[in-house]
Amino acid sequence: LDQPVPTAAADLTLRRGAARVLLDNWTGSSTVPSRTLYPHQWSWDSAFVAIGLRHLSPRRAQRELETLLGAQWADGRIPHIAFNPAVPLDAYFPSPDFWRSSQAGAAAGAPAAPETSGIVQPPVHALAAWLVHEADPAESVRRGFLSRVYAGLAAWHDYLLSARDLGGGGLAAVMHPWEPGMDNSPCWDVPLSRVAPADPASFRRADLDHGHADDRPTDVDYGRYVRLAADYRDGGYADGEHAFAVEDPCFNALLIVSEYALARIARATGADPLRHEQRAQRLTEALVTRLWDAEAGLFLCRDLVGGELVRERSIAGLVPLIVPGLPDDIVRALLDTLDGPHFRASDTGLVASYALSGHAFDRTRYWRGPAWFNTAWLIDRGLRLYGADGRADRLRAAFLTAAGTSGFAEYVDPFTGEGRGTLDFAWTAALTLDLLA
Ligand code: 9WN
Repeated sequence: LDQPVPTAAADLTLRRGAARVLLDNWTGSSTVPSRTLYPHQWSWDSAFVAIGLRHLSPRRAQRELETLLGAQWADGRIPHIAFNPAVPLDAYFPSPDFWRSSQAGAAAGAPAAPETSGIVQPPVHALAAWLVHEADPAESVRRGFLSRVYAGLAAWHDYLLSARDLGGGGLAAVMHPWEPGMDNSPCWDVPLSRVAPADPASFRRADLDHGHADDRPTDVDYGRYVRLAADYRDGGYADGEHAFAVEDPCFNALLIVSEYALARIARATGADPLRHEQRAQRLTEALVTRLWDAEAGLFLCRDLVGGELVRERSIAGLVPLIVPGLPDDIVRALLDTLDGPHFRASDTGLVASYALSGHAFDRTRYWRGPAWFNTAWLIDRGLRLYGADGRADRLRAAFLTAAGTSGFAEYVDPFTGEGRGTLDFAWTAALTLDLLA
């Protein structure tokens, strides 16, 4: 797509619009992804939000992450949702009375308050904490921000690399399609097909009050999400048994980048950085060994229950471009795949969440085709890391255009840029601010 040339005036309007979304979605201690569809605090959303918020208020960005860490469990996990007790139970499903964290999660050390979910989301937090620190180091040092967050972030990574190394190969596994943050990706179709859906009469989909059914996961998928979450809860959130267990390249790439950020945080606070650097290197080797697929030209997910790589091309397989130190041939292949026939990112502008050529491609349905802003931001970073600045500049221009014209949509049609899902979505606004900075 031809992108309009950004002007200073257009940038200012966009910046003001993005700032307004973040101010409107701020609850006093954290940010909701959406006032309507997602009225609580979400884990990886908060990390992306903090990355944008640091340009408006580094103090508030610090608070965002500290509030999330206030919901951390004693076993180290950072739950994917920290619930706001002031929000009615029927505003979002599954609600606190479903997860029952303060009771069912007692063995794993769930806090007495706030109520939380029991599953996790991708570990973007240490990266976010470091970027927040860099936005205003003097204020960060004055408040002892890095020292406040270091232990919690280290415990979070320890949890992922111990309890969640379900495959025993040195990567963290996800145990629910909500954990990698790409809920209905076609990568989960086979692993999820083994799960019997929960009785549809046993729950009510609050998401359909605010989102169009065609833009959201299907009822059958929802039934399976509910079954997996209920079984995990009923087992006291113990990580041993798993009907669904997948090694996801995006999740692990973010863990690697966050380990490198944790090394910087450790160095700045007088802790040992080496441990984190070594761990990041080991994770990188494991990522390449276990998930790289030269024939597909990108990283694949590994289904630990079925024991096979999942042969679907998803954006999760391109995000590892953010990982430093990848072998040259892998970087070249990722760049080729991005612009090649499966994703055609140079033609579409933003990057589709699933291959345009894929058998399950659906341009409107959530993570089965639409383009998302957080993944575009990650790819932009990866392109710059590997010196593809011209390509990154074009992606950045496409991002800013789509964010502005769509009203900071949750995701967009990859061909037209038309907004889908909810509007005034927090990470779209936050990452807009970051790209404008
Ligand atoms: C379930 C909040 C979250 C994002 C996820 C996105 C969507 C939730 C849902 O919204 O998931 O966690 O109800 O569909 O898939 O990435 O964090 O914005």
